[in-house]
Amino acid sequence: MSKPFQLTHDVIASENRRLEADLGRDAEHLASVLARRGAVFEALVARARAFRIAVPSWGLATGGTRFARFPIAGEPRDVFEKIDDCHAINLLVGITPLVSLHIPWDKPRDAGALKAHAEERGLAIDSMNSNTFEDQEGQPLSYKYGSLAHPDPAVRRQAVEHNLECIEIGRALGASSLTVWIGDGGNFAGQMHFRDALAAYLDSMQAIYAGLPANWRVLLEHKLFEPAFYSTVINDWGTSYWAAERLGPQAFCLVDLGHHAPNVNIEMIVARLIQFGKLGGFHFNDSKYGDDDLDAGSTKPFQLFLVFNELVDAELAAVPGFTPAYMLDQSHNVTDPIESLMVSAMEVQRAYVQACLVDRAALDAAQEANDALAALAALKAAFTTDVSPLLAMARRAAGGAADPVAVYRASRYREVIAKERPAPPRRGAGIV
Ligand code: PSV
Ligand code: MN
Repeated sequence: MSKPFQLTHDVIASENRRLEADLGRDAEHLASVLARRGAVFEALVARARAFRIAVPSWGLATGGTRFARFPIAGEPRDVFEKIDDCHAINLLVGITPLVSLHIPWDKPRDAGALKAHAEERGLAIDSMNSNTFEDQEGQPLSYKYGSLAHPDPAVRRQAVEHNLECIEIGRALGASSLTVWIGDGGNFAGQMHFRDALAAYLDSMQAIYAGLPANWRVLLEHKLFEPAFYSTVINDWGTSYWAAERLGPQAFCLVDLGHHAPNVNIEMIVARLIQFGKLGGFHFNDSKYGDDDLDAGSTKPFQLFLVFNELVDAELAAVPGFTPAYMLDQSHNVTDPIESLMVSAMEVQRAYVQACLVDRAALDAAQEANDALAALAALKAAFTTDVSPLLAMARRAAGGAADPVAVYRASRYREVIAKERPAPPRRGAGIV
């Protein structure tokens, strides 16, 4: 068997040379197609290069369902090894220098050492995610019946304290936002008093908000259902907006693409939150039935493009305060998580670049003239443009790989780390 090679910029560059001739031809063709439409290839490469998306630490181990999890060798055993995998991803794709952490799963014994470990690898900590949807060992009170919206103030207090601790850890790590998703809800009609539960949530969130450093944001994540199957406290964007509005200027809404009813017009929700000045960020993934946590762009790429159409429109209009954080949130049940995260980051970047291609003047004119067909045609012209050579050029220019999955597979990274991480991966079911 040939010796595995390390993922370094040199190795990536030599792999890139293999694809150089074909890529050059494809890029030249795309540049001439774009020029005919008045778009400048190099300008779009610059926009693609500036794109950033965070990788979720919890997506680096194999995911699972409530039925089973099928671990693979070499899964990270702690947050330091998760950072190492994020480093590999960012070396190859060049647009993921950010990592979202989940506490207590990623609670570091030494925050300074973790920060240094990330920084040495060119990475920074993005949002801190709290976890009051499951009980932790030694925790005095249970979250079985809720957390921030629990009827018992003592449980609510414990959940608030946990969020405040997440902020403290995040401060030491250089993070500047806290993402709060709660599983609070009911499985039976009558189980929960809807208005009281929401009031309790707001009260708890106010206590958390009071502990936010001045330069931090808190991102409120809504979700239609699950783990509760009858009612959920923060079930939709309207409720999330209501809470963010009451909390104050540092509170924003986070849109996880999997957290809506099937067929809901998510791009319109995005536009509404932009208009109301409360769009704080995204958890990108894809879904067919519910919160499937499939890879971004894998089942509904047109929806992803339409979401970015709204985001680019807001960016071009310089909507005040519009700085959403882009993050992935996925569960990889049948793929190597590193491969899925690389492909997903690139698919989100693809949607962004395609949205940059929309002929806004043509779209405006079609809307003014009530020409529905022409309006759709303006969007479709951008969506059907294969920008792959442009994305590959952007990666190459940033020192990344023209074909990240091919380089990753050739490097045999998984085999190498499997030897370095001999402990058997944790078995068992569990949706994360
Ligand atoms: C809940 O389904 C969610 O989308 C939240 O973002 C959680 O933090 C994450 O998944 C992990 O369970
Ligand atoms: Mn999420």
